[in-house]
Order: sequence, then structure tokens, then C-alpha cells
Amino acid sequence: MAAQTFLLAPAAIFAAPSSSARPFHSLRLVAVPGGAAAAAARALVLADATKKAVAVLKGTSQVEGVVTLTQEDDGPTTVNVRVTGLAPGLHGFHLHEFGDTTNGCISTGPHFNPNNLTHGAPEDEIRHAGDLGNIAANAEGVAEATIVDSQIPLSGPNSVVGRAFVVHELEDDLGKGGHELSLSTGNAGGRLACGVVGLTPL
Ligand SMILES: *[C@@H]1O[C@H](CO)[C@@H](O)[C@H](O)[C@H]1NC(C)=O
Ligand SMILES: [Cu+2]
Ligand SMILES: [Zn+2]
Repeated sequence: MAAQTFLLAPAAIFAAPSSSARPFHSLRLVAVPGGAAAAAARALVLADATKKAVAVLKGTSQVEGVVTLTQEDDGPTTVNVRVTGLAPGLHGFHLHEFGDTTNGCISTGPHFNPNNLTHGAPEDEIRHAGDLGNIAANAEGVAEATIVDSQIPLSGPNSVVGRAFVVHELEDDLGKGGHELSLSTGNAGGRLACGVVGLTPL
């Protein structure tokens, strides 16, 4: 059976008087309107009001980091990044397609690209969804950034939960470097560290 059916007892849900007493923490119930025929079997969609996820970045070098993602409703996702152990300067930073690290960061595949576009800058219309540009490491090799982006939701068909962040050796040329790899990877070089995005408590 491909489809799952959730049977909810409406009385149990709507009887809860305050948000602190809600039986489903952080969940909001949205009634999906339907015709008269649908009313009897009205569909209830459980929508997370706030979603939070985290990725712990590791690799074969001393580079490591933590990335947290939060999304309110269907709004943009806020990404907080802290990576240490980098060479000072810019480093490409992307969401790659797969949350698979069986062969290290290589098995995370290409940039997450649900719309089959070419590589670009985060602000470009033509970009991979996973194109988050560069993060900048200071003289101590620490890169800290807050990125707000609308193409990396934490739910729905383009959810990035289960995919992976990768921090690269080199600067991402944002598709404009004229190198043969510019329009696929931004010519950002090797993969220094990566981590799979997983849901975390709020
Ligand atoms: C993706 O785009 C490329 C070139 O723009 C095209 O050759 C390919 O057929 C497209 N793939 C899909 C699945 O649409
Ligand atoms: Cu990458
Ligand atoms: Zn890309």
C-alpha cells in the first residue's frame, strides 16, 4: 500500500483549549476545503508551523561545521552556518542531491537541481536550488554566515531534508567563470566536508 491514512479523532484535537495543551507539539491543523461530497470525508492536512533541521559537516580533513535550518510555514528557509578549519577566503557552499555519504562527500551527487537548470548564484533566476554561493572564512579559517533562501524548503516535493550540504575547497564562480565546470559546479573544486540534513526538535 503506497498511501497512508491517518485517522484523527477531531474531538480529541479540537477539545484542547490552549496551544500548550495541544496533543501534537508544533503542529497546526488546516482544513482543506472541499465540495459537499467531500465534507463528510474532509481531508485534514497536518502542517508544521515551524520546521527545524540540522546538518553536521565532516570530511577527511580538519574541516568541520554545523548548519541549522529553520522554516516558518511556507516561508523562506534561514540557514545558519559555522564551519572551521578552512583556508581563509571564499568556499563554495551548496546543497547536493543525495544524503548519501557511503563514499564520503562524493556520493552526495550533484547540486540539488529539481528544476533542471544550470548552475548560478543564489540571487539568479537560473540556478540550481542547491546553489547557496560562497561562505567566507576569516584569517582563523572560520566561516560564519546566515543565508535566507526560498528554494530549500524543509517539507514538500522539493524538501532538502535527507539531502546534504557540501563545503568546497575553492570559490564558487557562480556560473560566470567561463570554465567548463562553471555551469555545473561553479568550478568550486574538491569537497572538504559534508553533512546530511536531518530534522531536529524546535
Ligand atoms: C534537462 O536539461 C537539459 C539541457 O538543458 C536537457 O538536455 C535534458 O533533457 C533536461 N532533462 C530533463 C529531465 O528535463
Ligand atoms: Cu557543491
Ligand atoms: Zn549548482
